[in-house]
Amino acid sequence: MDRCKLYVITGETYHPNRGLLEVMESAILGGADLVQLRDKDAPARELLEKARALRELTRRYGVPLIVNDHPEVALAADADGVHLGQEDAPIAAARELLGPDRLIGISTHSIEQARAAERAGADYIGVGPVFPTATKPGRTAVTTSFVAEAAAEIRIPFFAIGGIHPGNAAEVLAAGAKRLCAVSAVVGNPDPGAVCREMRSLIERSERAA
Ligand code: TZP
Ligand code: MG
Repeated sequence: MDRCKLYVITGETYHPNRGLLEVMESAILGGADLVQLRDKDAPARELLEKARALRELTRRYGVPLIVNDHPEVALAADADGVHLGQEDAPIAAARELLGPDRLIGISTHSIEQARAAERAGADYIGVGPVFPTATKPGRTAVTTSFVAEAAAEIRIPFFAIGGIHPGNAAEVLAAGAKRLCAVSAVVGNPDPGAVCREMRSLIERSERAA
């Protein structure tokens, strides 16, 4: 987990002419080093099928796979972990099901939620949405000031997320993020790998400057 810097989450509707596996393989080849299956529309059986297919792909490249919302699907697909929102199952329940070795990530939208997630034993957190995003409509942007607060205080890895793309990633990194996460900028682009290469090179530039 510590070495993961570029987290790419699948979209449901962002790649109409391209398949899920093709898009995610391109992202991985471009430098995505953590992948999440997030599909709010898929019925349980379809979600498990997608998780198993992504498991096969990610294993081939040695990339960890996280399943959004559903610890039981993460377990059934032998994924590396689950990502939970503030309204999902509590960390303790997910930990009970997944055991000590799988990863549990939590979305946080304030420094108080970030502190609570760290205390509750999350392996990583999402910090966002940094910018307004159509992927999570109706959620107020937390701006880079939450990124700066998390950088100053939170000791577990955090991924800045929400409206991040190669044009604004440097600003997020300058605020203190060491890890970025994206959905639409990557999977909505005809060349997901190229977007990942750009984001990775911005992350590496920021590491060199630190
Ligand atoms: N959690 C906070 S913002 C967000 C999630 C799942 C959506 C990020 O999507 P995008 O397309 O990278 O803005
Ligand atoms: Mg959720």
